[in-house]
Amino acid sequence: MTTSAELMERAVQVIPGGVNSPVRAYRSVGLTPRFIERADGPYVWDVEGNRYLDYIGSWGPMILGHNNPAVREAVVKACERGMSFGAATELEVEIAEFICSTVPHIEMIRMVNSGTEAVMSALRLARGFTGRDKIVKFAGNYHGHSDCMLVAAGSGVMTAGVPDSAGVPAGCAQDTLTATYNNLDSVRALFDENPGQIAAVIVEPVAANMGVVLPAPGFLEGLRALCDEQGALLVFDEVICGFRLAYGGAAERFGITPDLVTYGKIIGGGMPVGAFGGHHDIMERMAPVGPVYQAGTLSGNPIAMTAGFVQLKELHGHPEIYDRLNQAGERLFGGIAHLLEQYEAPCTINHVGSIGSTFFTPDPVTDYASAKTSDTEAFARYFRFMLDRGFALAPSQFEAMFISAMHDDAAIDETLDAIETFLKM
Ligand code: KE4
Repeated sequence: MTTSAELMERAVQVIPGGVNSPVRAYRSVGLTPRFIERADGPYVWDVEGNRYLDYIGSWGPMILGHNNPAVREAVVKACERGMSFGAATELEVEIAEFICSTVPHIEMIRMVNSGTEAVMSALRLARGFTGRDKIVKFAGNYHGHSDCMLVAAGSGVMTAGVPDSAGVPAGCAQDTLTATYNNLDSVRALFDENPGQIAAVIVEPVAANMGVVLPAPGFLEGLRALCDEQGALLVFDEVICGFRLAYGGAAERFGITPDLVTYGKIIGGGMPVGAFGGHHDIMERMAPVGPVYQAGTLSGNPIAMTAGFVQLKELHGHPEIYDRLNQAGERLFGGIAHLLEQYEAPCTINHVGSIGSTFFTPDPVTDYASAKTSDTEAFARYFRFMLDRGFALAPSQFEAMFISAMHDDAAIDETLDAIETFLKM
């Protein structure tokens, strides 16, 4: 049997940092990453046979739990018909029709291969549609790693403490304007300073990449009104929230209609899928119909579409899954909030539905600056304590906990018991 340490020793020789995505390297929590061998339901097992209750869920996609039988069996069957054709298929029509008929604000949709690609494409579309160049984003929001989005970004860049990446030319970043999350005045100021130049405001309607930060009452409504007033598009980056906070995502949960939405994670059922969609008259500007170019060899891949379609049909066909996810979230995150209060821990917790984050700072976390006051060393101790006891949290203070439909009350109560033990130390 090989060990994670042995695998990491080999991995760093041939893969930068030993991983294909930085946050998996466990650098901010000071551990050798666990190499995962298999997963089932709410659990993952590492190569040494250790079982963990999984609160990463592949960073969101595994909302039904790992190894869902319906998804797995459909994918196996699809593989027997061929892996990839590079041609139009009936399945792509069916999944697009399904999404357009079940998500009110999606009249047309284009499949891509990641959330990054979805955001990159949606912003190019917004620029092409409005004829404007500038984009407003929010400090601490993460929208994937396309050049113009690696400005004051969250997730792995925030974890590494370098919110702006090397290698991004000033020419790319100069049209990205950064506002403060939950601060409408900071957005209005950018519109005042850049009249008629802002193509879009892109926002995580619930931020989950500086840890989970909820929109303050009126924030999303204010963005909608500002964009309408200024002729800019409102882009909801629902790569995490989409099909999780409700079937219609944060747009449904908060009752706000964006102009464009980006998806990833859940829409792929565990396979590499991203998508962007919205109003017909905007989407029609995309090649080959319109002048905004975007393409992808494996976009709409039949195996990936199969996994995503089955997962979406399961979610849409069983709305009780969202009741369960909300109950489980209330049980876990409400339980953590109670424990933090009971033990007077210098921590705060933000949560909505089946995502949440415990911040190691006593003050409310409402934006990037307040999230950054967190004691990341204290978080690392918490992470290591939980991992040792068989609970796999995201290895960063600035990520979310993800609950799946397979996390039952017993598993959640075991999690709360472990957290209480940690707080008692
Ligand atoms: P991908 O390119 O990683 O599929 O999606 C980028 C993306 C876009 N928008 C939002 C709101 C996102 O959360 C993400 C990716 N999320 C991170 C987790 N915070 C992916 C994990 C990783 O980078 O390994």
